[in-house]
Amino acid sequence: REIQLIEVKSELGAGTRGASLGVDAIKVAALDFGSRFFKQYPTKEVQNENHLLFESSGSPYGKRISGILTVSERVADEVKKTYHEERFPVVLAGDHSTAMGTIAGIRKAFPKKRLGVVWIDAHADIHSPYTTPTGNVHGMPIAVSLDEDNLANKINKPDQETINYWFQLKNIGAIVPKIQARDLIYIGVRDVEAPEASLIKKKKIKNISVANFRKLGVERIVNDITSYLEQCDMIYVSFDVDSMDPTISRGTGTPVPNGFTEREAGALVTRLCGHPKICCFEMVEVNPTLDNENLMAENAFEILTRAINALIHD
Ligand code: DIR
Ligand code: MN
Ligand code: MN
Ligand code: MN
Repeated sequence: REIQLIEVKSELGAGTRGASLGVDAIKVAALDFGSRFFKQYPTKEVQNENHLLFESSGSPYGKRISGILTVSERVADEVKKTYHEERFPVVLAGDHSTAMGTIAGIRKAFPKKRLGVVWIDAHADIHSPYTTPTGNVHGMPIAVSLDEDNLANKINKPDQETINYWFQLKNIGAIVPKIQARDLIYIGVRDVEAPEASLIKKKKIKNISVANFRKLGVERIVNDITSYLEQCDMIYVSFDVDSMDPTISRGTGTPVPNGFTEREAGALVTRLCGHPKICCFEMVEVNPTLDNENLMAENAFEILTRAINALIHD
């Protein structure tokens, strides 16, 4: 497979500043390791809207949501174009709201195919403006893709402007919903708010815990994942680095205890990326401003190179 790197240096969806520097921190790690990685693959950069960080964040139920819509549409177009050029998209992004665009782009390129999603994250990212405790849109990409407002667990009264942008985010590519709850698997999710927990239970979304992963081992887990997603035509893997343990590094905006080791995460994404149905790999939320040793980016780079080696040798 021909790899296409897509860089999205955006952090509009995060609550902590600095994730837009994550892509460059991964490049610094590559340079420090003496790797040719970033010379080896063609790269496109999606234009960001980070100037909006100097403006008011807007609604407390969807901060900077208008800029996130703009960036997501660009990401969707770039991902779609990558498939039309017969390349395999590897998305390196700042905050996780980018995944809205990635999923939209995959679905725009393959509107008739059924997409499975493997979401490796400490968080479920299944909030809507009606349930978000922070207003940070990186906590919403799964709900956007499922077209899920979660009104049954509503706690906020978002303004009409936010709701309009929310509708437009769900509608990117005019395919709604983009995925089904049955075709989603969480891995390592361990920090959810109450409205998320209720929805996950109601929709019976599968979550493979860190403990379960350790008990069963990577081979068995990847077999379980691929048989659970048997009905899907394609599988997309989104890797939020906060799925890993904070002891590895503090270099991500919302670290959560009891996560994966670098070895475990590397083994998991490597096995997943070796699967023939894999259609996209994404890595997000490296924040070097929180990490003066650049350890998170170094770990992320090692995992990225292992994943891509598995992809090209498939
Ligand atoms: C939290 C944090 N659930 C929120 N989410 C994060 O703000 O909605 N996702 N950090 O990666
Ligand atoms: Mn996330
Ligand atoms: Mn997360
Ligand atoms: Mn939380």
